[in-house]
Amino acid sequence: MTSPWKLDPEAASSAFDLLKQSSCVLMPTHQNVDADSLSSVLALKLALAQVGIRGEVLITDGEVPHSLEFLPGIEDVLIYGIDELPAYDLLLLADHSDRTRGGDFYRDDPTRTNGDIPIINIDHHVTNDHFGTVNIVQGSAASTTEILTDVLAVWGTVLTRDIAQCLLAGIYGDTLGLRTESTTARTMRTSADLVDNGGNPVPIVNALFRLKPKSSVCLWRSALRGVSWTGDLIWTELTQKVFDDCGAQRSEAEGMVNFLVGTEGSRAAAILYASPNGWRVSMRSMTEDVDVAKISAQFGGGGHPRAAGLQIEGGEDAKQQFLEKVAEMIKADPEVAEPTYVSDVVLD
Ligand SMILES: [Mn+2]
Repeated sequence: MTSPWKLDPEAASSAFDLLKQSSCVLMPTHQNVDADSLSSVLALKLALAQVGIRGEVLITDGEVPHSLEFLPGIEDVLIYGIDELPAYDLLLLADHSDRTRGGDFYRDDPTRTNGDIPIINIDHHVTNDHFGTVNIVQGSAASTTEILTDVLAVWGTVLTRDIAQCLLAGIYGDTLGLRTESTTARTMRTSADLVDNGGNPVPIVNALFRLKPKSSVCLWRSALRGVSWTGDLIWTELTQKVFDDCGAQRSEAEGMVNFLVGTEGSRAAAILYASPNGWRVSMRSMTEDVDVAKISAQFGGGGHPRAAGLQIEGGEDAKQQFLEKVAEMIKADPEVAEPTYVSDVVLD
């Protein structure tokens, strides 16, 4: 458990002052929008409406993911590239670790976030570089929505059921249902307060963690059938044909590698996606002394210690060499009897 944090009420008040001067505040999500990003700005839109401030939520790349369609207020979001941008005089970037995270909204015109239009920056990434005109950044908060719950209290927002539901969904999303190391007693108390105000974990847990498309099950059937071991590495392989036959997206297979990594007796897991020149590999580890970022780097890839990726160029020989080399690299220290497991991690 990380140490608790305290909101700077002056920063929260400065943000509110700036918001009250705005005729329209645009609130773009970060790219590859997730529950915390979208719930933050949906909650803010509802909170701002209580005091007559117009806020607009903008999905910055692609569409609303199916799994987030349950969020209150989702019917009012704008989609970048489809809906017309409103004339805005203030940006609020929630859950953006830096000013470049806004997907196509940023890429199409990087000057949009250069500060000419003032920016309110509310975020929980430790790497946040305080790019805003006003910055509310708490690196040890579990989610941006956890911070926002305190911000809205400073603003005197009435915590309606819809706002509570958005905030709770963001916390659940980034903590995988209060399971990560970032989840503190404070996070749990905030969650309990949100439930007291009408937040309901059931639809959140179902949408974020339980429901899946049929295509995912089709994919998993094939992936599980192909599970193999090379030393303590558990791995499976998926071809493009399987994705096509199942009608599945690449992202639907990532849950599979997270599932495999929890297999007792394994020290790392990998999915090998066949590509025209070889394989793209996604790796995971939940054993404390196995750092898959370092392993991937040996093969020209990279990522996080618990989740990383790389590319294998070549044919079956290259694949076999890769598997054997990884098995060698993850071998357990014979002096250590039991593996030490780390908590779940969220990568964004
Ligand atoms: Mn977040």
